[in-house]
Amino acid sequence: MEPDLIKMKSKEIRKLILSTIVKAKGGHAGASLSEVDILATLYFHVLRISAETLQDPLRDRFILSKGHGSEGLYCTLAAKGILPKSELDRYLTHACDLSIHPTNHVPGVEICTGALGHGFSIAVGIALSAKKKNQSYRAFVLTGDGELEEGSNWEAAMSAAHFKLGNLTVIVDNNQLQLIDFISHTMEIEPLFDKFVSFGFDVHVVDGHSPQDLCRVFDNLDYEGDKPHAIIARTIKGKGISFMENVPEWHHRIPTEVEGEAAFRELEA
Ligand SMILES: Cc1ncc(C[n+]2csc(CCOP(=O)(O)OP(=O)(O)O)c2C)c(N)n1
Ligand SMILES: [Mg+2]
Repeated sequence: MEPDLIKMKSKEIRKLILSTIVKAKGGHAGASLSEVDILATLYFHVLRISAETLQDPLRDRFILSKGHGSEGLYCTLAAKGILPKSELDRYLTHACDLSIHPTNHVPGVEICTGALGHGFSIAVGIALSAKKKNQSYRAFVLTGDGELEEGSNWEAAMSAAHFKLGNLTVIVDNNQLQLIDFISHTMEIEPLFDKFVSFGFDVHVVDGHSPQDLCRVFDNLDYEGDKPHAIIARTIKGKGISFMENVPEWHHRIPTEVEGEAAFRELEA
């Protein structure tokens, strides 16, 4: 799909996220809105995945390692036709499998995540397995930037380079916030670019809200080469709803009725 059409999908997904969170009175608005354009680009341009190929052993694998951004993933899967949209209305109820952290009971969710710091290692295993079997599927993993404070990520990075996993791409949702504070106040992760380079990665920095830039980078990666890829996607937490943007408390605050209406007006505009 072309970048302009991906933008329209992003808009649709943002509205689904907001309505899902407002209805359930729970979720992580800031974290989910931050990742939307990355997920839309992945699911509508990059990943070889569809409702029909969910069980295909050769499908690409995607892991949302920052599992608290689950609404972003569920709403993208719904926009893609992998998950029925009606399921979103039941988010956080006992009547369905859509919980605050994704589980692989949900169609399209490969791996249970939510405890930060695991998805990258699992993606390394998936990519290594594909390579050993000489199969063409690829592994993509989206991590939070705060999540990279977990040491396990750097073991994953070390092994990805060691095993020459060109079929592995880690995307960092680099919104500079984690939970309710700025990363620089909590535990600095910079210089991220240099860190990934020193770990042997092919590294790109991109505007994480520009499907055009994201497509350009994804389209030019050498997935059959010897270097794993890192895409540092510069993002804004809460992107798309002005009063949520870059405001730490919107990590998991739930909009009041008035705030919800104001947010919908902005997304409709
Ligand atoms: C192992 C682990 N420790 C702590 C938490 C609690 N926690 C949930 S979200 C979060 C911050 C995540 O920040 P970041 O990775 O930057 O994601 P963002 O929401 O900014 O996209 C933390 C510490 C967790 N889920 N798992
Ligand atoms: Mg963050």
